[in-house]
Amino acid sequence: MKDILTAPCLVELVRTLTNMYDHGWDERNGGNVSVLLDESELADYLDLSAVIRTIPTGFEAPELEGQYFLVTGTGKYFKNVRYDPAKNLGILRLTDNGANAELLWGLSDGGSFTSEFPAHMMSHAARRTVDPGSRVIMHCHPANLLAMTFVHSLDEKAFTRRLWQMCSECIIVFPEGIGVLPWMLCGTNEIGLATAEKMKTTRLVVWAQHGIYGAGRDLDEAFGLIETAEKAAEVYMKIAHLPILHTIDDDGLRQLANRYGVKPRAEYLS
Ligand code: 2HA
Ligand code: ZN
Repeated sequence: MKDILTAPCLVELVRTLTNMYDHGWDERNGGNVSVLLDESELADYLDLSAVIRTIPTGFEAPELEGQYFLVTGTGKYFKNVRYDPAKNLGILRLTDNGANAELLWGLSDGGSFTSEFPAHMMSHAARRTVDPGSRVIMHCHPANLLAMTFVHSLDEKAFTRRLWQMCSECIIVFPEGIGVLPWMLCGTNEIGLATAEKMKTTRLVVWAQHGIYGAGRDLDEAFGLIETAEKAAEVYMKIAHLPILHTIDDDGLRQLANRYGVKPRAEYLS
């Protein structure tokens, strides 16, 4: 067996979590990430028949039966992951229609998977119905997106249009727009279901007064979505209190979409 710490999926996740921390998106134990893995990514590194322990998930997700996930642990600090991946991360296989998670590696201090496991697994299931290549769910607390949810309308069309207008990149990077949930209690199946419902039409879902979820085919896609939305929110928070003299109008937004070959959500442009 090769050393699991050299597995590309693990190396890339550790780098990404470190980068998220360095962006200030994951204070203390804030944030969580899950990556759906193919069995072939693990076969050279782990004995997949050796289950360390079985952890009940508290929900069912029959679509994910037998799937492997690399996840962050509950209560773990992203800033520490690089120094002890085995303590802060885990590799799991879902069984019993998703009701149980078999731990195959990691969570070495006896810990459990992220408190937001329901939102992650339900979001994976939802994204994969619209994009079978979707493999990453990322959650974090970027300050400007959070700040925006205190002072801006939470209407999804208004929120999306505002971000699109803040930088030319936005409509190209997330043409489907951004979903917004009102404040809800985190860590529950309810917020998991509500997030997953939004994930059927968008890869970005804001949790008001809490943070954001991003989905992607790989870590770069999910990271890049959040990074772009957060940059737009930062610009908004810098200008919101000033007289606005110029913006990107709908004709400009349409030109961007045409030039870069993306289909913006039709009812979001006039
Ligand atoms: O503690 O971000 O939403 C991790 C979180 C919970
Ligand atoms: Zn959070």
